[in-house]
Amino acid sequence: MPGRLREAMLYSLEAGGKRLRPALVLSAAEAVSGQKSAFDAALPVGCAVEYIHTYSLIHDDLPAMDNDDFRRGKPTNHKVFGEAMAILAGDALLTHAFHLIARAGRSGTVCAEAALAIVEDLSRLAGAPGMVGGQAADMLGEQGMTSIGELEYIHLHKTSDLIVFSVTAGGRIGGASAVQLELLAKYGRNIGLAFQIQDDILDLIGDEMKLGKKTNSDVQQNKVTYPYLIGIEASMAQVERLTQEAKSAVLEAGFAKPDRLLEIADYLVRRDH
Ligand code: GRG
Repeated sequence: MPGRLREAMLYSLEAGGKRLRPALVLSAAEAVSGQKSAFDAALPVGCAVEYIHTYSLIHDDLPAMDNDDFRRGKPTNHKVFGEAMAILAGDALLTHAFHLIARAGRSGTVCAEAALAIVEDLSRLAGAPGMVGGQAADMLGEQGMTSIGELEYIHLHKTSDLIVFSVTAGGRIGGASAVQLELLAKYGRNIGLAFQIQDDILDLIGDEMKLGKKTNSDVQQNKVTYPYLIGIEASMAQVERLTQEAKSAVLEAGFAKPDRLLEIADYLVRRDH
């Protein structure tokens, strides 16, 4: 592999980030199996989802998309390596994610049937019907989007789908039943939406503090978000409701060790950055 490509891939992977999605893969595997040893099997899939997430951020930051200069407190990938290499680093991370899962299946780290189902889920939830579709809908809707329904579609695909993937993949590794997988997906959809709304609330509060203003309408004029459409208080109530529903789904599933999944749901509401 050319050294410069490797450097560009590692630059964004090692820039930090919350590692929320790998934490969800590991926590779901532990919740279902009741064994901390499930972490070992879940780790390659946790890495794979972080690779996909990192590729999406590198591409999202490009001038053709959000045109951002900073990510995770550092200059964006294309600012350091140039646009062409940033595109290739993203492509390579995306491809390598599938390699990691296939290799885990072949070596027996993850049972082969579960690995195959995980590859199928990832290709759907990260692809056109999932995250990429959500990003495209966001791009296409930027000019005229006004309804909560449209916004929810974008959040569910752009943000929640990779979170749904993370928990259901962990669930598959831990040996979840079909009903438990559906409840994990429900948990993922709800915390994904809550996470995105919380992100938009934090952005809006940050913007207001920077501008010294108190109303929604003066800030983020081009960005239609939950707090922009329904106000900060109603958005906060929505985050609270979604979090409770997520936790109820986990409790209903009767997992052997649900604690970490419950703690992550609470962390997402409490976080201030
Ligand atoms: C370019 C195919 C393609 C998709 C882009 C992820 C994404 C889709 C765009 C990034 C912009 C954004 C705000 C997406 C919503 C999801 C989200 C809140 C991403 C940030 O995730 P964090 O907070 O990031 O987990 P860290 O850096 O902590 O890993």
